[in-house]
Amino acid sequence: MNRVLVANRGEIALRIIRACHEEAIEAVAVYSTADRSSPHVRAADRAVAIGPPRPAESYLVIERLIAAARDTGADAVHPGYGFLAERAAFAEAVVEAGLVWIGPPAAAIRAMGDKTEARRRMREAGVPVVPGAERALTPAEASDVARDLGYPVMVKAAAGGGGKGMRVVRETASLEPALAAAGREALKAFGDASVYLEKFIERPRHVEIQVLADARRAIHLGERECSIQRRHQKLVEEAPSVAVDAELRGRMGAAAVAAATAVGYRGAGTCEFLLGADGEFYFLEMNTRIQVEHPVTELVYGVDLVREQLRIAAGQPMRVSDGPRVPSGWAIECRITSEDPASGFLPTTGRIAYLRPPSGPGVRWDAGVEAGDEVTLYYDSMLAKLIVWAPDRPAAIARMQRALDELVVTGVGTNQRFHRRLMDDDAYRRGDVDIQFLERRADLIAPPAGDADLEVIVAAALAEDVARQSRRPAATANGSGTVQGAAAEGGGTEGGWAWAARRESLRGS
Ligand code: MV4
Repeated sequence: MNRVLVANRGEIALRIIRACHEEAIEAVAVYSTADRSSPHVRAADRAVAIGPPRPAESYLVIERLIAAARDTGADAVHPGYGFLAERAAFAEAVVEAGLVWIGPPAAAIRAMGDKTEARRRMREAGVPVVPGAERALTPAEASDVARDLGYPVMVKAAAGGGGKGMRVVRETASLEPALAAAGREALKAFGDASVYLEKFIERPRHVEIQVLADARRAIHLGERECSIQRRHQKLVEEAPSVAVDAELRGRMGAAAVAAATAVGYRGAGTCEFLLGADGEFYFLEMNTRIQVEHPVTELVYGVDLVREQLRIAAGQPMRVSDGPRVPSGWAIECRITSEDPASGFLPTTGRIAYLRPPSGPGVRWDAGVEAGDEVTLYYDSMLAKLIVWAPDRPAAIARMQRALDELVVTGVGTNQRFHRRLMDDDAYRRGDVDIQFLERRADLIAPPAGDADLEVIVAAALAEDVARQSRRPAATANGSGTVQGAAAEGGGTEGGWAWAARRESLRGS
């Protein structure tokens, strides 16, 4: 493998290009006209225009991507996440074009894509699934099944995923209307109205297990805690989980490895589980791709997952110890999105006027944008991932607070302050979370903004600006463009109060 076409954009494209370069592999970027000057295009060795901004006319067009690979002499394709990453037909097209597919076999993608089929196969492989009916149900059958399972039950779309066509039913009278509503929604979303039933798990955590498989063996790299989500969009992930000890990790890990083995998995994948308050866990689905939150696993296991994807695709063994693997320290990821929590997380747009990414010990900033970039509505609203590592969870939270205080984004609204409030929250700090946590916590999402808050915000912005202005003459005075000696100390002092004012503004509401 000498040249990889990266069939994606943003931070994950950049992440893959970096891994390629560390493995002495060339990277080919693709870009829509909206991404002409994006960081991933400049980072790559070559770049190919693949069409207009709309994904359906660029990043989702299989033939254009294959042609781009052929035209640039690429010998492999990495799909990233989203777009075509879990499209079995794309994996097949890549292989048929004589290229290496950096992902699991198309058959494994297909097997995990059909939810009821995946449930059946997982049960046969000894993987715990939520009690329920395996196949699509008629209303009459559903009523009997629900009685046997015991209420509450959940109606789910057979073809579904991502929460569409899903209904909680708490008593017999509500079953029929829920089946009808879920069926209609499923038909609209997936072109298939079939639904099935599961026992509803109350207030579970969302815990997922990272798996890695080469031609010789399948292993797991522990769990990620992903319960902090809103409408199926994760906002914060951690590794490990406060709810998982070594014994439970061993059992969930073994289940995930069994799931991967059952479908002939290769490469990096993730098994999603619900973890009940009683400590029982249930397989939900397998994501057959690299995930947004992969860095937290990388940091606690010291494994570069994208590099391992490249090695495995090239037919090499993964470079992960066969002995006992234990997570070391604690990692937390905050997804920084161009969304405004105060308006129900509506996406915001604009040009990023200024960007100061956090840095320093234990801080990783995986971003797909830079200052000057335009944030549009064509693509996902995630601007960057802020990831920290520290020896333990309290230290990781303190480090995340510090890093969020350092982060400055102007020109486009972000959810930065939501993350800052969360890191201060007692329940979060106790690790007392489940998938409904944010539904209960309107106070974290949109606190009432008073006049005092506004004053602090304006003061902080002025402080930051004044401090920068006052450093500039000093920097030019010594003729080198760098701040030295007394000037540097002066700058540091001014920076000190500017940063302090900004910290106050972030903590203020
Ligand atoms: C569930 C559940 C509770 N009980 N199944 C949502 C998306 C889909 N992949 C599975 N989902 C759920 N299935 C039973 N039997 C709760 C959810 C769920 C959820 C799961 C993971 C992450 C976030 C979630 C948010 C709401 C509901």
